[in-house]
Amino acid sequence: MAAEVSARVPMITLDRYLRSMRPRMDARLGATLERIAVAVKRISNELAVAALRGELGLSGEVNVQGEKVMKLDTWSNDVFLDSFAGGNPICTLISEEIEEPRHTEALHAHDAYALMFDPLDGSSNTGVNGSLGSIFAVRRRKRGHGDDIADTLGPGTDQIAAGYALYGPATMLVWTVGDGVNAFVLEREIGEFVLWRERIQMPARGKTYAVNQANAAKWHPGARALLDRLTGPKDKGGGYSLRYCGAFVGDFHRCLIDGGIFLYPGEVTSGGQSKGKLRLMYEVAPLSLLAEQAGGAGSTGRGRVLDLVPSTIHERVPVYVGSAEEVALAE
Ligand code: FDP
Repeated sequence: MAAEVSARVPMITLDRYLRSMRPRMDARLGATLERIAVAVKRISNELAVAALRGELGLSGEVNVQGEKVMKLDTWSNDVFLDSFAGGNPICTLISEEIEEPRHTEALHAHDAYALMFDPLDGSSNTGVNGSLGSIFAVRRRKRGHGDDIADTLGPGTDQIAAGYALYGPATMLVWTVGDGVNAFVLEREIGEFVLWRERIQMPARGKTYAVNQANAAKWHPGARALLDRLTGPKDKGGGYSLRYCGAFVGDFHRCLIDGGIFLYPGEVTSGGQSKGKLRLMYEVAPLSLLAEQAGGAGSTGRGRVLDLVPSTIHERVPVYVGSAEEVALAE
């Protein structure tokens, strides 16, 4: 009897998919996504063996945000920096792990880009083999290259690409270039990202919410009211289940596929302001663009995330992101 052939045919790899987009997409943006894919493969491979190589735990450093840095945060950041060391078209790199942007000269000022990234999102999960991620966004340097990055500090609608890698049981690369959301899975045997789903649509409403509920006492009363509603009786619009993995990417991915909402409300300060934890430029804005591209929404609780203009590259904001209905309820 002939052996069964189980391979999926056709297998659409990332490079094949990007080539098919060429008439509609700038080739340099495609090249940027391919370089990100290589960085993600390197990080994915390292995470798989990090425990055995003694690479877990703290590096002993504190980052620009005042947070303790894990060895794998530093390593993943170096992988991203190395992937784009040659410049062109990326001439500006903004990372969660470095205080100031890094610059290289651009060959073509008209299509010089800035890449902003969180190299290892949810890094407190490293020691327990939990889900982790990388988040990125690309913006055009409107004035070419140079140290004055005011031209990249526009609203999130300026992002020309955004995406994330999810290091879970499978490694996934999910991205948009403003024309729907596509997800690729790392097929380890051939070492390639293979198309899993294209033009993903987030359900308009979900059944779960993701939040660090232990902070509720410090939130704005509106955020507590939202929580009461979600956890209240089903016939009054509640009945939601809590799902929280502690990595923004992991919790967002569940919303993207199954619907629901991720929230990290601000803490009310003594001055009455709502102080968020997650970073606008390389966490909240990229995932809000993906949410919108998939039919969902991203809000600070007071308005659309993508309309917010950052005042600094490491600015933090409250966030409510996910299915359109739950985000509207949050607002
Ligand atoms: P982490 O501090 O572990 O890097 O980016 C920050 C982040 O993780 C998100 O990935 C995650 O959603 C959130 O912070 C977790 O914060 P809490 O530990 O306060 O729940």
